[in-house]
Amino acid sequence: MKIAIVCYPTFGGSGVVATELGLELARRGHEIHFITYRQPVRLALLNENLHYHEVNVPEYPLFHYQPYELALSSKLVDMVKLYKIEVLHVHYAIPHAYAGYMAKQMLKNEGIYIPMITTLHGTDITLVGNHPFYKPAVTFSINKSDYVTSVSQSLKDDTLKLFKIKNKIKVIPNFIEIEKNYKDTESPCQRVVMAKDNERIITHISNFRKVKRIPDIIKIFYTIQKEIPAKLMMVGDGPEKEVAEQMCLDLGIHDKVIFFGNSNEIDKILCLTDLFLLPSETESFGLAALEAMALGVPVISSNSGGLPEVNFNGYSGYLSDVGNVDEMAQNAISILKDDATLKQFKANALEVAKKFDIKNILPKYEALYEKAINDY
Ligand code: GMT
Repeated sequence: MKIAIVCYPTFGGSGVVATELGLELARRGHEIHFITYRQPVRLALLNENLHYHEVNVPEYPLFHYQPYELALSSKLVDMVKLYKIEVLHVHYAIPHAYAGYMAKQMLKNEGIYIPMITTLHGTDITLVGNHPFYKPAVTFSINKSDYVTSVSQSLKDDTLKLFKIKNKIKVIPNFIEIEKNYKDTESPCQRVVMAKDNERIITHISNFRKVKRIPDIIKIFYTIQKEIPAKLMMVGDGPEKEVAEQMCLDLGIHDKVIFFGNSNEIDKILCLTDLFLLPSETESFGLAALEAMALGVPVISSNSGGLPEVNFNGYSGYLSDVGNVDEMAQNAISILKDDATLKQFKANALEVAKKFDIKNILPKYEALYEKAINDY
């Protein structure tokens, strides 16, 4: 099949899912065309099955806001015609579903019919899309998509609660390539350079936005390190990073917390990690938690959104109410306190992650593309 994938090329979860999906589809022989404003971060090599088309938005001083949707929809029209693309798959509703719909209309005008699948990822529904300034356009473009998928049951429920959606929404959970994780971590973990032998390593990875409740992470770690020797690795960048750095200074734990910034070596960081923290306000899925679990790292998370669909309470980690940092810290200590308990949680985390192996999830997307192309 010839498939166009539209996504954000940045470090966000939706871009990672879209890129990994495209890479695996290309490996399976499909012709994949990424259409976005920059080459996605995990898309290193291109080949005859893997194409990247950059969307350029010319700067014009008259415009206070440069019209990205216009450039994207024009690029989609051109690429569909040039490569005879059979299906559009847009990740993150805003503004991709909107631009995709416009492209479909322009193509229809020329007698070319192409189905569009929209995958909802989370903040496009729960935070940004729900804003009254965007809501009519988001509702319209979801309803005008030929197929809609969401990455968790929780996100599907939220979408139906927050928007007047006439379309069916199919849940296709996010995925992870378990075998790749093992391959990439064959070189021994450099644990020794990060922490002493008796120290546990705790990690958080995100875009450091308010929704991640970054101060909670510092508070949880502060309690843990009073009981158990530990280091905290903070990976990623965003508006709350400075707040976290200041908190570490104020609490006198700055020598135990390492801020990495954005990293392309997530697997290497996770392979030396003992525990992952994700106390988010909301999380439609929590891909970062799944990436940790796939490397045998248990997770302490909030119980909001789709997190209970990924992290199993008392098994792959623990879940607590949003903001209950005391309980989160005590649960973390209960996992980290002895080697046998930690080993058991690590094994459980990996076992749960295997449910989300790309081998089980990818055929669901392939079946949807086939249906979309054949039914259209
Ligand atoms: O977590 C973010 O803020 C980034 C955002 C994105 O779209 O890149 O992540 C959302 O999509 C991910 C991939 O489907 C999900 O794993 C995240 O849970 C979701 N984030 C939120 O719902 C806050």
